[in-house]
Amino acid sequence: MRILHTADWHLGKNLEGCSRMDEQEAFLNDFAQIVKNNNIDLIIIAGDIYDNPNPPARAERMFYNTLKKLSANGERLTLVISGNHDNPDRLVAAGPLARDHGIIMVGTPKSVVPVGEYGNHRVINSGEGFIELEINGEKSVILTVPYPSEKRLNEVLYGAMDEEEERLKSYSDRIKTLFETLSRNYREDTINIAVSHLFAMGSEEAGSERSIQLGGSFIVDGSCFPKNAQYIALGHVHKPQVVPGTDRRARYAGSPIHYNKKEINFKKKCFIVEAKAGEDCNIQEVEFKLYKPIEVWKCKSIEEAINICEENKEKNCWVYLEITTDRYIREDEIKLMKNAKNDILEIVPKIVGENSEEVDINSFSEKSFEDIFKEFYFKEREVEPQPEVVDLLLSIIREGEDEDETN
Ligand SMILES: [Mn+2]
Repeated sequence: MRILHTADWHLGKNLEGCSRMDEQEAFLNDFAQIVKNNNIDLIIIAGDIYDNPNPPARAERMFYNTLKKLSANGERLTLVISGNHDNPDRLVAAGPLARDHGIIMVGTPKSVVPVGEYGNHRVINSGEGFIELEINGEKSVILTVPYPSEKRLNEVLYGAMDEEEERLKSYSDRIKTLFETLSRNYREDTINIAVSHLFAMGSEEAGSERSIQLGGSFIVDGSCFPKNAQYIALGHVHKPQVVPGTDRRARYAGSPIHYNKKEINFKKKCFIVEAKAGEDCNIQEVEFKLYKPIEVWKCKSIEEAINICEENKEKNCWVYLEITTDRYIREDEIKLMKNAKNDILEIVPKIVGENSEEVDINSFSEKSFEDIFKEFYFKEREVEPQPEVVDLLLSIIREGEDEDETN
């Protein structure tokens, strides 16, 4: 059985308010081609299909178009679980229609996938948290644990442990109990896989995920995953990687495109897993294209920044401009940069002045508020503030003080 593992598509995600859906659409077209070229039997999408529980219509349209292409008239199966960004009910709403196309959708750890035909293949057995598939004579048991929030985890564990035991166990221990219980469905004659969306300890984050929930209590470690799983397809972390302590069986596929500037230092990819019952999997990587890179341009002066924007006006990329300057960047200069280069996301001045070395905070207390303000204004604007401005500011502050006294 040839399985392709991907995750964290985050369809509809913005970057500083700019849409990435053109890039996402380009990726999805290429992705359908990768699936076709590699004779994939089963595609696993390990959560965070959308960036938002209420995704834009275009994102949903792109997703359904892609699922239809992947299916090739029911020839291929696709398994989708929800991540923390997805609304599980909404994600699986199209499940009954998608079934003819070989698409299996799992919203929560407690969801039970109906047994029966899916496209040209079959789900021959299922229960809370697992399915057994048959594809061209090969059987596979897949444990399905969509994003296990504390609440959803307790729902599925209810009854597996007595109350006292449950209360004492950490999140990580409870995930371990869940996987242990579910892994009893694995057999020697089946290809044994697991899919989940969670944060495993030792994984390197890259900024896009709000994963350290509740002070880190939602972190699990590699030993939580079943020992007899041949491959564990994970979603949540955007950098592709192997989870430490799992003999390279548990992996994050990562997101398909760079979603912020912290992610630009590593390549984007998916994993193709060749699996047979009772054997170690053979795993290959397929790298994704870079559709529109995010770049950080560091400039030593405002003039240099304007020139760089001019010189690179044809380049298709997102830009963060960092400009070292000893003065305020004027509106007309910002306009020059933005008119030359499209898709400037942010212009950050790094102010250095003659007396910028270090500001002695104690020296503030000896100065009046009026003097501190005047100095600040001069530093930012290079001119003295008009007396009316200073008077107005001081009168506002005095009003505030008066109010405080009456309360
Ligand atoms: Mn996630």
